[in-house]
Amino acid sequence: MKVLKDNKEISSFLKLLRKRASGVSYEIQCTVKNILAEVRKKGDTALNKYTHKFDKHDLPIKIKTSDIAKYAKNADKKVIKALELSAKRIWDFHKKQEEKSWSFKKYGVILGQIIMPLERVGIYVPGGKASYPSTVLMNVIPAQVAGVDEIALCVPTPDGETNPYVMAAIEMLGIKEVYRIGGAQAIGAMAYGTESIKKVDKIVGPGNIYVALAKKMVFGEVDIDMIAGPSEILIIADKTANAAFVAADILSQAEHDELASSILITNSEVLAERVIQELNTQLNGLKRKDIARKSLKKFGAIIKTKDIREAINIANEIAPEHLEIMTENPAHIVKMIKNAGAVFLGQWTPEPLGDYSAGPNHTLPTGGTARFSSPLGVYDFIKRTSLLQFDKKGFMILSDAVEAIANIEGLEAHANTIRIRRGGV
Ligand code: HSO
Ligand code: ZN
Repeated sequence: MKVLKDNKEISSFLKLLRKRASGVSYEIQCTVKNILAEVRKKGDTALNKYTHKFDKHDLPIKIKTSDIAKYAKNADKKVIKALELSAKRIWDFHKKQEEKSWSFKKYGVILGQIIMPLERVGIYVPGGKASYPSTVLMNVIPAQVAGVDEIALCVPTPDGETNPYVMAAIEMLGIKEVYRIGGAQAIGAMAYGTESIKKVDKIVGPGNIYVALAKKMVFGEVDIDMIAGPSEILIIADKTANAAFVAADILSQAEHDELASSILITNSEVLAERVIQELNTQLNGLKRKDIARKSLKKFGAIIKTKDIREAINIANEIAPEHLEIMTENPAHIVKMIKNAGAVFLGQWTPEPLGDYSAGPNHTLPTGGTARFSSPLGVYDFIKRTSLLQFDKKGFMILSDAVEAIANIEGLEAHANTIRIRRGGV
């Protein structure tokens, strides 16, 4: 992993980071656009055609609930227990995010905000090698806590094969509407509706470039959660940090994707050297070492700063998806953090706790978007409606003001709603 010390090197690395997931080829854009248009026009016929072409099977689009249970039987019982424990923790955490409707009464006026769940949500779960049961938990649970009535879930099954753990998570959460479709065609089906899939109000969940692009293109027709980019971890550590822990945590995100980014920022030369040694040893033992190595080579770095304050400034500029703080006093440092998807404090809080079981959502803003956006949560599955009720007294108090503004905006009919009630039209 490269070690960066001077400002120029650091700023050109930051530029590279920003660009790493950008730029989709014109060809892919056309493919996605065409698939969406075809699904919109031909519905199930298009879905079947693309499922045959990309997933190489002709199974019915919908997975029967009895089949979900059957496929889930192949899951290891110990892992099921782990998923149950995780689901409970994730549920408890998200319960804290619930919002309540409110209203107040003043001067003969009732004003308020009504909180309602979205009616129908579509959840995309990737298929194949990156088909993770944790994705099911992290996307379904906040929707259920919000009170979403209808949840439709799409998961592609390449060659007709299902992942037993994904099926077990689906069964555990009681999801009944499950479709074996994927890619841009699945996003199109959820966004526009087909003969067998009812249109949803919002689509959430991660996916490959085709899925991400399709989500971007259907935004407006439906809402979407976010466009999640490749995983990122940034660790701020001082000389008190355990080099083996730091290296392990760096590798945990590097193994996700060749485009993943793992960065250590430290003021300690000794720690930097030890981490490099540790990385070399730990990396060689990994099954996904080729992916991790490529990711570290291109988008990994150890940034050496003169002090921790400078480390914090750089971290704030990067706005990482995951930020680990392994310093003498992490609680003190976190007060100075402005941009991060999730913050993990101290040496006993490795990032994968958050990926699976701790409770907070693992769908987090990537690519610097933590500057303005938040983790997936219950708030992504609710909407707010404003409530207004005036009595005569309340109306009279505001009537002059409303009429005056309507007049200067040249909107006579607006002003008339006031005059007619005052009896003075
Ligand atoms: N770290 C990923 C989430 C994940 N990790 C799922 C393992 N499974 C999101 O940044
Ligand atoms: Zn992960």
